[in-house]
Amino acid sequence: MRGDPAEIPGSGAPPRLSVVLATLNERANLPDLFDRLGSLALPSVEFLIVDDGSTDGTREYVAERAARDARFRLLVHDGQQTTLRAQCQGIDEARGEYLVVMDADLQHPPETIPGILRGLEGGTSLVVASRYSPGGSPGPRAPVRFVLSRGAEWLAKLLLPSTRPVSDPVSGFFGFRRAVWRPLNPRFRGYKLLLFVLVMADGQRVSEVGFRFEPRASGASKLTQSGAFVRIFLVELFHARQFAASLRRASSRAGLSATSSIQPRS
Ligand SMILES: Nc1nc2c(ncn2[C@@H]2O[C@H](COP(=O)(O)OP(=O)(O)O)[C@@H](O)[C@H]2O)c(=O)[nH]1
Ligand SMILES: [Mg+2]
Repeated sequence: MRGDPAEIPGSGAPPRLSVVLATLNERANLPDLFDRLGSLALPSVEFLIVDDGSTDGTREYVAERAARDARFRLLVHDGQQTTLRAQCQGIDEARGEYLVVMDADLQHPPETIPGILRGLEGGTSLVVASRYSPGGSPGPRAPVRFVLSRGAEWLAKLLLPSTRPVSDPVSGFFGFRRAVWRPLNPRFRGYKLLLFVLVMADGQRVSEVGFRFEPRASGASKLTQSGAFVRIFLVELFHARQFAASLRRASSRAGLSATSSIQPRS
């Protein structure tokens, strides 16, 4: 994992918001994406692009943008490691108090970010950009995508109770406060980091903002290219359940030791 940290121009202070974008061969989408990200009214922001061995010029384009605009940072990893892992690496490098995770293929409109940020600044721990909330739309979907997406949502709600408060538990677009984050096992792979962040935020304030899931602007989905998608999702869901159990064990241990430390002396 390599990258060059950039300071916010004119100050040594860390940015308040870090936006993490995983890329794999997204060169054709980047000019429009970066222009739209760059023109948002966000006074203190960094954009971390975590690239996994793109071969279409994505890295070169990001590096060139980063050289001109210090808000953009490139982190590179050789070889495909799934979005879950790439996003975790971006989050580890991010310096903002608030974090947003989104795709880089223009299916997630950058203009939704200020609404996510307002929720976080208002005291919400996790804001999910949802296709099913007011103002949102899942957009046109091939029947196979519809079945896969609805099946994944249904299974997540069945097997992972932390996902039940939200309408779109497999959204790839969300923001959270840094204090919510707990490191994940580096061996975990998958495409649905939100499952894990919902577990981390369990019992805290969670809200949703609607967004229109746009058709992919250019290039092809890497997920439907991967026939292993269903298997990867099931393993990921199993890992999220294990992770939830480990957090419950840790918090009951902490509760026990807090209780024992306030036992009255006899
Ligand atoms: N770094 C990294 N990015 C990936 C990987 N797989 C997909 N992506 C990126 O993750 C985002 C979502 O991927 P996409 O194929 O569009 O998934 P879909 O929208 O569910 O069809 C895009 O920005 C991709 O470039 C990967 O293995 N590593
Ligand atoms: Mg996509």
